[in-house]
Amino acid sequence: MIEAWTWPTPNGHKVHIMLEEIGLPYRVIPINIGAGDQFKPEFLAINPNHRIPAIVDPEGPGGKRFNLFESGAILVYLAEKTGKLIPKDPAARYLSLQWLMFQMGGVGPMFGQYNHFANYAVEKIPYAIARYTNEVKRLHRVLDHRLEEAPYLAGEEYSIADIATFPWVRNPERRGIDLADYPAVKGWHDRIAARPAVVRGVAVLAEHQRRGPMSAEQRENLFGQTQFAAR
Ligand SMILES: N[C@@H](CCC(=O)N[C@@H](CS)C(=O)NCC(=O)O)C(=O)O
Repeated sequence: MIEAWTWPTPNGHKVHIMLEEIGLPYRVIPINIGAGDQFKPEFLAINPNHRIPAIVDPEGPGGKRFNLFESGAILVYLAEKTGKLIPKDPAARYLSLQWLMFQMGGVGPMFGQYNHFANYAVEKIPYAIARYTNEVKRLHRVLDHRLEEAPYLAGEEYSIADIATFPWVRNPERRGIDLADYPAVKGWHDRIAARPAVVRGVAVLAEHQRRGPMSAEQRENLFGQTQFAAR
């Protein structure tokens, strides 16, 4: 059974949604990143970059146990393993990969930096907040234009590109975004949010979702000395 080493964050939710969509049995191994579980030797052995999500597939390539980190790589792996959620048509397949890369290199890191400077940083730096606010809005505009042309990012088919992007677009109020300003994104968001596998995916570990301000321990693990210690 596939092991998902994970936590209920947008990057974790990508893998929860994918596993629910493809219907492969899986076991969740919670990695509480606020409590520092990502620095434990057993997790570092799977992901030396100490970030969730990671998977372990006991029946990986060649029938061998296989560890994988980076959510985009995990989505491609699971799609290829099952032949699901990556288009077969070559052009649509590359479009799916294109928008997956756009999420991994743009949406995820930029929205993450917005969260950091606008919500988590103790020192509020107007330049940083303005820069990432502008990027978040710009990236929503790019998505909106694409979704005016097609129902899903790769075209007609729902794919791993949508699964990667959806968890970062949900809860838009956390990024100061009103989806009414991006009607095509809103329609796409609502269609995906209604999928039963997505409802199940975002419920994984939901009881552990952080509510309220970060504790001193969470801050230390995520942004302090512990985060940057040489390993
Ligand atoms: N590019 C990575 C990013 C993963 C990532 O940033 N994970 C965060 C949670 S969403 C994490 O585990 N942070 C723990 C830490 O910073 O130590 C991916 O897509 O898998």
